[in-house]
Amino acid sequence: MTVTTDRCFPAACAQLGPIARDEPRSSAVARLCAMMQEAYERGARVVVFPELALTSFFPRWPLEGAALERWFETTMPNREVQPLFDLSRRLEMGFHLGYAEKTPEGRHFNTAIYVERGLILAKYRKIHLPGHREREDWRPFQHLEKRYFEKGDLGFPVFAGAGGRLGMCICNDRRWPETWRLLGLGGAEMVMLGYNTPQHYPPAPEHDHLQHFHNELSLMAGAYQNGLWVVAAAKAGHEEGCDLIGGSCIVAPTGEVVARTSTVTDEVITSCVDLDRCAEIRANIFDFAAHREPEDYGPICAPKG
Ligand code: CDV
Repeated sequence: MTVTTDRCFPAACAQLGPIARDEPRSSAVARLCAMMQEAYERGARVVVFPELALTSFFPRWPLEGAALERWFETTMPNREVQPLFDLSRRLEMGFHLGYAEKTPEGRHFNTAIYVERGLILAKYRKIHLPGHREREDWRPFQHLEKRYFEKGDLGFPVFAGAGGRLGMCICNDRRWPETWRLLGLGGAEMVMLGYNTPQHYPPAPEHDHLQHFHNELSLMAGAYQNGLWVVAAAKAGHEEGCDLIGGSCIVAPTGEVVARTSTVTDEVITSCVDLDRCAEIRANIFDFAAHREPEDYGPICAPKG
């Protein structure tokens, strides 16, 4: 069952403005549903939502016990998220959604799923977890992803969806060329991702003015060097004292940005995605079979340190 078998279709990127700490999931889901409906009315058949799209970005706070567990979803879909799945089925839309996952065994992951017609087709768990494990009071806000989440254990899956081969990654993963190359080697033609990127990076504030540049640089390089489409959705704006960059965009396999948000609020952008355009790059400059030289790349896979 696919949302579209057409290899050239409009895709949407749905940026979220801030979510307040006390905003219920039902409110976030209503905002996501409104953007899925708008994407559909603009012709899109797939919509990409941000990382941890159901709640405020809670790793910025030191939390323990029940105060931490309340941010995680123990089932997917669940009662609060069900309206999004129902709408996906009714509109025959595909969607990508990021959320905090707690497994039945009590493991915690920063997770993304891809859903078509209300059915989960694929899951990814974030591998590159940024931030720190212990509370660091010198920071204006915490980034406790390393404490709250385990490293993902599903690799970088590439799967059939939307008439092509799809891949996912999450936020910090986009800065790592290994992420993109693994997805490219897997044959991904469109990579979906969400992000929560603060404007201020406390360990290197001299780079604050470069946050948008580094975002686009990473997305454009990932797209071009692997000949794939990228749909990248931000959580943006002033969220609980922290400014998150927007700059959600859709990037063509040539590395060109073909659509970009212009606000830091809820905003939908769309672009036609022609999966056959991946061949412009993959049959030429980045023809992996003809030009890759993996026997010289050994140290990339050597153990850390
Ligand atoms: N959510 C993230 O992974 N954020 C990181 C920040 C902390 C650098 C990012 O790569 O955008």
